[in-house]
Amino acid sequence: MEIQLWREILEPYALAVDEMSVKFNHIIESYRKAGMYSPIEQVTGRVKTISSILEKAQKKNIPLESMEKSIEDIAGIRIICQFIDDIYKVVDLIRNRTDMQIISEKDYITHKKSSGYRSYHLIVTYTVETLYGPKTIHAEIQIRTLAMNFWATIEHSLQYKYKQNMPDVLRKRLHNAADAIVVLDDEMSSVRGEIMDAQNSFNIRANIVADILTNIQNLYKVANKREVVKIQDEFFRIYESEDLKQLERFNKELDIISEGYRAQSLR
Ligand code: 0O2
Repeated sequence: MEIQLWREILEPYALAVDEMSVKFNHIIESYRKAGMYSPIEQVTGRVKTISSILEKAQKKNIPLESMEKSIEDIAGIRIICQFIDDIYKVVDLIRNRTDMQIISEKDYITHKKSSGYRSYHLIVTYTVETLYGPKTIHAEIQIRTLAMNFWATIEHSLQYKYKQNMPDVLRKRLHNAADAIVVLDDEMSSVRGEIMDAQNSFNIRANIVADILTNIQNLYKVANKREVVKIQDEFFRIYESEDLKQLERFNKELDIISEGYRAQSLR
């Protein structure tokens, strides 16, 4: 097939990867802006390379005409979570969306692969708008923890290097590492509450500080400079004390002051 034709075929997949990445990143943003813990830590996406598509088609005896129907991971999204519980939250989150429909799922966490690979896979349909009208494509969403991703990335590179000829010693080591990753994920899950609390208060504090700074910036436009400098000094004092309650109270007071100026300007 000509390169130009491949480009045309792969275009909607690239668009789908871009759109889906934006949407999942937006979920992270929304959680963080609301001062809540995000079950999604990172999102990456890729379109399978032409050589990788051809390799898979050959391996599975797929004729090129039915490639789009039979190779379901031409568009791939990878969602990385901190904890195993988050993975199932993300699956539910996707299940409740109207812009992607799950058509199949593989839980390689409950049933890990013989290689030691663990991850949750979803195949979804997703519709993009192209120059020629809407096109519904398949996309694979892999959801895994940071630790699972670490293992899979290393193992994938070794698989690539050795193909079918990975030395037994190395294979054994990878199995041991996979077992260690299971223990690590379980250990992290047991301190999940503690970690989430710490991250939540970090996010809440960051949001309050952002609000205060916006308020102070706006006050510079309307209030007496000396008064704003006083407010700013007070903010630095509270900020350094690291007292979240005081910071919250200060933010509310600033809101009232800002509201007063807004009301004055409308008179
Ligand atoms: P790439 O380069 O990531 O795109 P098959 O692909 O034949 O194994 P199937 O049913 O198409 O079978 O998909 P499966 O088993 O759900 O796996 C699809 C993808 O999951 C793979 O894509 C890998 O990304 C990942 N994966 C599956 N098994 C392993 C494994 O043992 N180790 C690692 N590191 N990743 C795995 P591709 O197309 O193989 O590769």
